[in-house]
Amino acid sequence: MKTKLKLTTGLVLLTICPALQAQNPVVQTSYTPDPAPFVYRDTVFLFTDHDEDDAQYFKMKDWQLYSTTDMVNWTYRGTPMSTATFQWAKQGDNAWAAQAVERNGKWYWYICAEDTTKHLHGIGVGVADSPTGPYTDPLKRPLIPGDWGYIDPSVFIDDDGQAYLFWGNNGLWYARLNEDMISLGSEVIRVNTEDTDAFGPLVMKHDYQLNKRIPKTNYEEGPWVFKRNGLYYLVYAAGGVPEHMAYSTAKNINGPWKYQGRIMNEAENSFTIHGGSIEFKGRNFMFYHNGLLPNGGGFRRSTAIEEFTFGENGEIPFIPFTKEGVRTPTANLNPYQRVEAETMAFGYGLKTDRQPGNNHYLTSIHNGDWLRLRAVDFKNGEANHVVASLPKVRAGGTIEFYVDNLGGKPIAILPVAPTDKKQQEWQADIQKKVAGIHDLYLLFRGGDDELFDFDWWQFK
Ligand code: FUB
Repeated sequence: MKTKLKLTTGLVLLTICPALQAQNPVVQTSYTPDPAPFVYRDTVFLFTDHDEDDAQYFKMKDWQLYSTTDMVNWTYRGTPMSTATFQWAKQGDNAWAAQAVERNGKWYWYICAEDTTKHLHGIGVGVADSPTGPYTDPLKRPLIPGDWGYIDPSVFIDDDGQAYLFWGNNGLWYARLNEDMISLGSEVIRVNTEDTDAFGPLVMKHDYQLNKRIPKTNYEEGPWVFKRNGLYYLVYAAGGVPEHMAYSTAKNINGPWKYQGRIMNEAENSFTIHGGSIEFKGRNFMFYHNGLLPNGGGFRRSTAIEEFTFGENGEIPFIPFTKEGVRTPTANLNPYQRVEAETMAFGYGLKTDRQPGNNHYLTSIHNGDWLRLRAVDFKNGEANHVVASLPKVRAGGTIEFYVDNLGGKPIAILPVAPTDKKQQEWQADIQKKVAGIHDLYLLFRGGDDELFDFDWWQFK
């Protein structure tokens, strides 16, 4: 009964409510707060935190990774780091905001977590040879020991190769990083966040250390530093809670910073906002989080993305929230090569595994769950059949493939019979040839129990 209801609800919602075809939030299989995108070659890697599904307060144990080559179809790349990566950190909680960067073939993922010697957040760094890991903590101690407000690291490498780490809530600090990226090349420098020229007019805000409301500038937390056309940008969560997004600029990384105003309103259904921008394939995208995923809220937040264009003088414009997110993909998806099942533009009712490494799969698949992929290029429509690889079959069921929408007849129905065999490939004939670029939907059908886990599919 429950799954029938789910099937009906899912399909009806999809048919009658075009908003549900929206792109924001961009990941539906998990909560993904504090997005930190990084462009590497033709791929955008999205490093996020992880709010637990049942969180009533900040309940954060690990960090997740997603990637895309087209800005609309996102692939889950695993949960490469958790508090267990950092033996100095409080285990199983307080895995807060982070940002990663690649340098000379190594990946440095700066995180904040609770420093157990101080009982305050400090900043650590995980290092790996690939974005997906495995990550280790070479220091086995915080890079920056815990202190009041020491959260939300943002890493930035200047044109001359000098790297910097900025961080801070209710205060902003920075330090140079040595070339090894795991040691500081300067003392910790405090930016004067009481300077209204730098951070905007004073507002009454709660000071956690003093535990009272005092007048402070706009700067709150979540710094995001980058450089464009010789100008340094500092984007941050602003205004106290509920936070909006604002930015300041400087001609020198050491300041003085000049307040430039609000760029995003208070996040919908979330008292925090946190994110940053990238340029990818000549287009600019602002990442942030909101509480708009079903059952979402201030402690169950999700990444959303808006495209924007810099003003003529380098201004970041005010960026309105949209449900649509990225409207035009930056590339098409090739269905004739292996597509990970955990790649999707939208997923309904689905979960991904929660493990490090490179083998990931879709799970918690029930009757009526579905996913959508955008801009799938079937070219001349030469496919005769579709193959799906399943690491584990549970009750079994079918995978139905639809183009453009979930109505009408599927172009293929792939049956999966119950079996104990692991990692088995299943195949179905294409019943209706499709050419050109289409949205592709995969609809899962079966009985009331969990159907199977799903690894990848491919048109042949
Ligand atoms: O996600 C935990 C904390 O909430 C982050 O560190 C802050 O930036 C805020 O988003």
